[in-house]
Order: sequence, then structure tokens, then C-alpha cells
Amino acid sequence: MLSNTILDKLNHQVNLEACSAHLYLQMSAWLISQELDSAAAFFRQHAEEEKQHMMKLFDYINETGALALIGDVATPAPEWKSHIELLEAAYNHELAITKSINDLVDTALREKDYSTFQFLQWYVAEQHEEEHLFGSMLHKARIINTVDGRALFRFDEEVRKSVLHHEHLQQKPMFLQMGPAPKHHEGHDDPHARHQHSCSGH
Ligand code: OFO
Repeated sequence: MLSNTILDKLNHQVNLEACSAHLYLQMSAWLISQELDSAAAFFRQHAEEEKQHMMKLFDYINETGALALIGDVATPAPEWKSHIELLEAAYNHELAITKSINDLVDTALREKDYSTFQFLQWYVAEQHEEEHLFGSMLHKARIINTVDGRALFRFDEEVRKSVLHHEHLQQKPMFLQMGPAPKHHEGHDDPHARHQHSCSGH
């Protein structure tokens, strides 16, 4: 049985995961508008993953006999001025999600709710992966955004193709492997802008 404190925090996390799905779907739409189809496909796929994160929490709460609540989901404004600004917002969003998961873990331990503590370990591991994934995307985008960086990136790509024999490094990063999403209309991006955006509430 969940305490009221844990239930409130779990339901807050349900809402945040729904918020993540909305945010990444909106980012996907913005990226399509900038003709960045592969990045758009990545964010669209990631929106689906966020829905799964939400449903895992939803099912856990219901299995305890408590009532899962989705709540009002924040609507993200598509006001990014460049793909780098968008990636910064996505990375910062993941940092905020990690903070929220860590707070839940702290509370579960403090209340000796070992079932919820155990359940949350999946999210702890997932946030490690997501911080790495989004951080890596942002870092690469910043490198490629400069002339020197493009040369470095090209050098690294040549090493991967010609001399590297480690299988996992022979493959392109996951977000570069996906096919393009459908095109809709054209737009412009400003690669020099710096602006953060995330769902409300954190
Ligand atoms: Fe992106 O991990 Fe859930 O929110």
C-alpha cells in the first residue's frame, strides 16, 4: 500500500512523463519544419518511449490498489530558435526528470517503501541512459556547428569507417540510424541562439 506522499509523487511523475511525450512530439514537429527529418524521427520515436515510461508508472500505481492520475499536461511552445537550442532544452528537461526520480527514490527509502524503491530502480538506470543520449547529441551538434568542429567530426568519421574494428563503434549512433520522417513545410533555424525550454513544473 502506498502512502499519500508516495502516491502524490508517483502521480506527479506520471504527469511529467506525459509532459515529456508532449514535449518531444512537439520538438519532432518543429524539426520537420526545419527539414531536419532524421532528428525529427528520433524525437518522434522518443515521444513513444516517454508514453511507455508513463504507462509503467500508471500500471504500478493501479496494481497497488491506488488511483493513478494523469492530470493536466503542459503544452510546450515550439519557440526554439535553432536545433541546438532545442537540444539544450531536451537535455535540461532530462536533467529535471532525473532530479524528480531521485526525489522519489529518496522518499521511498525514507518511508521504507522497498517495493516502490525497487520499482524505481528501472527509472534510475533509464535516466542514466537518457542523460548520456541527449548529452551526446547536444555535444555532437555543438561540434558540427563550427568549421573546426566539422573537420574534427569528419576525421573521427573517417577513423570509424577505415580503421576501427570495435563493433559497437562501427555503428552510427542510434539517432543517426533512423530513416527520415515525412516532409511538410520549410522553415529557418538560427544556430547561434541559446534558449532553454521545458515543461512547466520543474
Ligand atoms: Fe526521457 O525519460 Fe522519461 O521522462
